[in-house]
Amino acid sequence: MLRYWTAGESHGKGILAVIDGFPCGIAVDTGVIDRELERRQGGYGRGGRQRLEQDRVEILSGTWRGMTLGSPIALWIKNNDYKIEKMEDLDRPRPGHGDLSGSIKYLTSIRAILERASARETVGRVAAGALARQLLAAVGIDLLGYVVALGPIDLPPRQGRLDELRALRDQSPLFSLRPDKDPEALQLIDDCRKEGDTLGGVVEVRVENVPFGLGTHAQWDRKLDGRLAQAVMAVQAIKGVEIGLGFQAARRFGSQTHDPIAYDPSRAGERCLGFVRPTNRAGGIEAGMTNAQPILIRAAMKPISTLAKPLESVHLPTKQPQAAAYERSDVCAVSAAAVIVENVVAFEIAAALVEKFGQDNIEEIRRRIDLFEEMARNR
Ligand code: EPS
Repeated sequence: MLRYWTAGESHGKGILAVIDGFPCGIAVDTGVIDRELERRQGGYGRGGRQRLEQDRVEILSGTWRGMTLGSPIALWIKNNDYKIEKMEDLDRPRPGHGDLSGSIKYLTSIRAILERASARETVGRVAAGALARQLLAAVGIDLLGYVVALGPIDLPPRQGRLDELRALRDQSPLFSLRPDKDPEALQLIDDCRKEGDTLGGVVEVRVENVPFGLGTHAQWDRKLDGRLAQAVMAVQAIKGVEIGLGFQAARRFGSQTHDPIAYDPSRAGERCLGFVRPTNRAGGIEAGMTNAQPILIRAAMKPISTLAKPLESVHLPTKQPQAAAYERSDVCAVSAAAVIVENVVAFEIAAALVEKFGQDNIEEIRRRIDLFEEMARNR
């Protein structure tokens, strides 16, 4: 089983990700991890913290001469803004944050909760995902995350080759695929900042060249759509997840919802094994299993709950009404969410890949994919 955990607090010494079950024989490029960490810090609308941090990964274990060993891999990212011992407590819980529920649940202070609830923790998830994408790359799987809505503004994605779309996204200050519509969204973020308010949005991830058969129909907790939904929903501030048509499917007839199946022998050598689909409304997953079409997953991010112009709250020591506390925060972190969701999706796809094809050695995995596809073709 390929899995990981993170440890670390927002203003603690740093963030640690421990990855267990990662195959042997992958040459790790820390540049790939650092690039994703850097992208996670970016996007228009971030706050002062991102100028303090320069997230860089250090590999503490699990590699030898740059190659993975099959043993646990520990990734460490230091916090420049280490000051947890000096941080003061908050006494007016911020609506939307874990301040109230967490401090009641653990019978503790708000500070003791928010330090871990902070999205700073996603540094660890991005690092683990950026490692996992190197395993995916070794078997030809690639993926891209981008912003498709910013508040009320739609930034509809374009179709095209992933490398071309990546170049487009990387030029966008919002990580969208719509440079023509970005200025309107940037203006909205500026206006929002002036108002002391915050903004959410929608991000999408597209995964390509996925083989048939990742995930399973056979047990609820091994269905790939369920696993992806959990991983994505568990990202801070995500309130909704859709795969393929998602909620739209509920409003259509079946004939407008499902993807017809055809066979094209000239494509039998591809991942689709010749089974072509004129549409991909299912988003690459049917009955919890991949169908060799691109996986399409979207996530809705709520506006950040720390408001410069705070909502009503309660002063906990006196129980009197008071405005919620304000802490340094971001106005809009939807671009960062596109990076985080992309990388948590990468990890789940990698986990499903090794579940089907083995987790010991990358060369063995490659051969098992070839063998499986050959057996499926010759059935
Ligand atoms: C966050 C508040 C801000 C964000 C932080 C998440 O941090 P701070 O309170 O230290 O200024 O910048 O995100 C990160 C530090 C990060 O690296 O993403 C929050 O309230 O959750």
